[in-house]
Amino acid sequence: MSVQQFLEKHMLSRKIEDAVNAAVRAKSPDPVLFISNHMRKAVPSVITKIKARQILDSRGIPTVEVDLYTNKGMFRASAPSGDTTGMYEAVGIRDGDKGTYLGNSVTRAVKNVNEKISEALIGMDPTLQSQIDHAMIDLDKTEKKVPLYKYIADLSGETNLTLPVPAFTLISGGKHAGNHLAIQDIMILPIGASRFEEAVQMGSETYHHLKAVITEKYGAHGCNVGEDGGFAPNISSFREGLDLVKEAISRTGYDEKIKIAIDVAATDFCIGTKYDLDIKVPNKSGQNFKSVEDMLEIYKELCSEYPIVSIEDPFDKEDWEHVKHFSSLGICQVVGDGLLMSNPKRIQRAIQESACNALLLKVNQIGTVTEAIEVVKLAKDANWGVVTSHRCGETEDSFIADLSVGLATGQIKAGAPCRGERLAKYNQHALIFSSVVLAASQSERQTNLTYDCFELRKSLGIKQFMLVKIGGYHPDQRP
Ligand code: 2PG
Ligand code: MG
Repeated sequence: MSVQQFLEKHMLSRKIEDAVNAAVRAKSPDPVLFISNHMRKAVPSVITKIKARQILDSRGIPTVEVDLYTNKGMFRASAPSGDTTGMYEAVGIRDGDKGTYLGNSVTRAVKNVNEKISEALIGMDPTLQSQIDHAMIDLDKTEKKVPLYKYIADLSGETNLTLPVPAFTLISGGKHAGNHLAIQDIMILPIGASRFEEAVQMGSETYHHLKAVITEKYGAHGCNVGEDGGFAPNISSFREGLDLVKEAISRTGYDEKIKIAIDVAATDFCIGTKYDLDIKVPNKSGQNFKSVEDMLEIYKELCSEYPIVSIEDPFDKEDWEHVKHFSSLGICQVVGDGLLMSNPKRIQRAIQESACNALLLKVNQIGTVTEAIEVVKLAKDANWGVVTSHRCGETEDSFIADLSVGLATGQIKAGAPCRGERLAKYNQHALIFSSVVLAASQSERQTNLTYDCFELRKSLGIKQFMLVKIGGYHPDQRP
């Protein structure tokens, strides 16, 4: 190749001319340095070397760090790891030699990076992310990952997957807050939302309207929150809390589309056979006990005055007789939490005795996923509602979100639309929703996942809404 051919092949004359012109335009005080930097930028990036090593993570457990060299510099990254690992996530390879770092060393993974991965990636443009990722996926022989909710659905045999109707905690009381309110939660159910994201919007907007309502009435300190993220103004009666929530709902304009649910957690203020609604009020506690009959009347009145459609634990956890009587009135959904403790034997008994008509599913209370699947089947066979539930002490783990979809429980109670550990669940639903819509729009797979308020509305005797199917948005005009 002649000199002329070489210059033409690499377009050197033009590139050098461009660099000189740029240096002149910039009036660079050191044109040679300027031209050399300019030329470096004009060169396309290419991976030249990859070097992995073992380091320790924040817990002192080995993990992999990689230096990636290109013709433009060196870039460093390291991988996190955790305890909550599942069989369908990407596999983290550990050496397993108990004599070294208790089996956690990662020298095999480091070797893989330094040899196989490095060989595949050197010479590639580091900005072509998808090509790089596909080169690594081709090297990785592990099975394709399955979404967690789908895995749970496959385990349980559930095929009609639904995103649940969220019960957002708006006001906290009972053992979950330092105010004077004896009952534990006042929640809202956006039963008129046609898509999950609309339900979240309705929940969030109502929460923020409530904040304004409480601030106007009790000052900003009334907006401190309880353990589930609900506001905890210093109120002491059912009605004060319900009035605040009712006002917030009316400010949103959603009106009939939002209903109210309460968790009375009555065991916590049951003394003997009586209920002390003032149990948390200094100088009043112990002076005004309510009988079971009084409580029944209170519930009946409240259900007729407020849009309450669901009451959890209206009586002491061992008072089977009265919760049964209350359920038989058919006024609202009656959820068993303390009554059932997610325990298969208690659930079976409650079904036989028609003691309540909905299960609060606390998976950590039942202990295993297999048993959770069994009790959900029991409840569904009895035509009960199922509410997947968080705990007051939560983490940012979002497992129960996938569980609620995979078991199609239809309802979830995961706290306020506020605080990271509560939002982790609702945000996971949003992620499931968007991934399914995306998959459906790419026509890659068929999906039956719906956001279906219909069943809940039907069981609550509410009929005026329609179902919208995710992935195609076919309105289903069920009556
Ligand atoms: C409940 C739960 C969640 P805890 O009573 O439903 O609010 O509370 O975790 O305290 O059992
Ligand atoms: Mg409860």
